[in-house]
Amino acid sequence: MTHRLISIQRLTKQWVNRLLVAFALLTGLLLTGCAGDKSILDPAGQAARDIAIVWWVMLGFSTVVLGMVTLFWLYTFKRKEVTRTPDEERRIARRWIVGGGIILPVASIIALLIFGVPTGQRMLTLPLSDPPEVIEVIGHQWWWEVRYPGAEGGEVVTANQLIMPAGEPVDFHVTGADVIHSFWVPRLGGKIDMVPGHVNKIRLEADVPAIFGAQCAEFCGTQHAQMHLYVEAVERDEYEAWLAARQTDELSSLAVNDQQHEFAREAFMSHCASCHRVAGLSTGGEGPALSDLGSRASLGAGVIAMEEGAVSTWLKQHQALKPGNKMPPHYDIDPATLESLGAWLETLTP
Ligand code: HEC
Ligand SMILES: [Cu+2]
Repeated sequence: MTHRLISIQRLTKQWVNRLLVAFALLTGLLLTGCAGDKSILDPAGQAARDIAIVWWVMLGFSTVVLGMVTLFWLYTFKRKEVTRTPDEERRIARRWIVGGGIILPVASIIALLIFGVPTGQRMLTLPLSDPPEVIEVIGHQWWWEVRYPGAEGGEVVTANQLIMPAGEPVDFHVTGADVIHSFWVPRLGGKIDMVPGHVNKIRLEADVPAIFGAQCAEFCGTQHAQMHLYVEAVERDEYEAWLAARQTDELSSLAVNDQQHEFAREAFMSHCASCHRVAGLSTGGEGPALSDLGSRASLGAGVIAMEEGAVSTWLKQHQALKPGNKMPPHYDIDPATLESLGAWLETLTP
């Protein structure tokens, strides 16, 4: 009898060990998901660092609570049966409800508030003696409009890419054009809702020049997942040069004085200008501004990489690449015209 008990014990021990190994492997695998250009655990600015600390504190605290509850639970199997009067039973029950059901959660929430409130405070756009750069970001189904109202010589407009100065605070003024979206650059800080008819503000800072991923963080329709934003922080002088090259005058000479692509430009004016802005040619705002399209990292808010021929691929297949997107299919335009349109748009790079 004892012999058999011992072998059962050994068997269970083996299984427990196997489970532990499987658990460790799985955890390791899951942790690989914590890296990458959209990871909150790889902060690249003060606001994001504060949030990461709050995250680790919450993880630690909830692990302790889970451990304690598990120990209590295991203890109930071990402890000897005791007989109590109904009065005693009631008193013990009340102690658990008051202690575990009221005091513990209230204390935990207060502790988290003490950690969390200063973190949120840092992202408020409070007045500074040296007013920060302002960048406006507008969420559309399913792309990003980015405006630089402070640019010398008139506002600069681009789309699906956000270039910002590194090493200084930047105020983002965000809103939505159609439904609620959410602006989120995980490595720089918290997310903020983009609500139609209302401007929300958040202050973020990138420590050093780098490229970050950003993503719409509020479900906004079928292509919500395909609403990526390329964010790049660059040195101050590089930022100013980038802006200067996108001044309307600079860009219009690029678009207008190009003799080689006259045919494409005419096709653009009759088929595309109502929705797309090309500085000097059109002001359409229903779709992304295309004035500097050639210098983008991707097309369709991250759907395909920008490379030679990518624009005409987009023009011919965009409804297959990003089903339901708000650009109508162009069956009425012959493929040769679409190709020349694509070739011309790719040259639009300051
Ligand atoms: C009814 C408005 C509308 C018309 C007309 C239109 N587009 Fe678009 N276009 C859009 C919208 C909206 C998007 C964004 C789609 C998305 O990513 O969800 C877009 C995206 C694009 C993109 C990708 C831009 C980027 O930043 O990734 C290109 C290039 C483009 N359109 C070119 C054209 C050309 C060329 C024409 C004319 C043949 C045209 N469009 C006609 C609305 C329009
Ligand atoms: Cu969304």
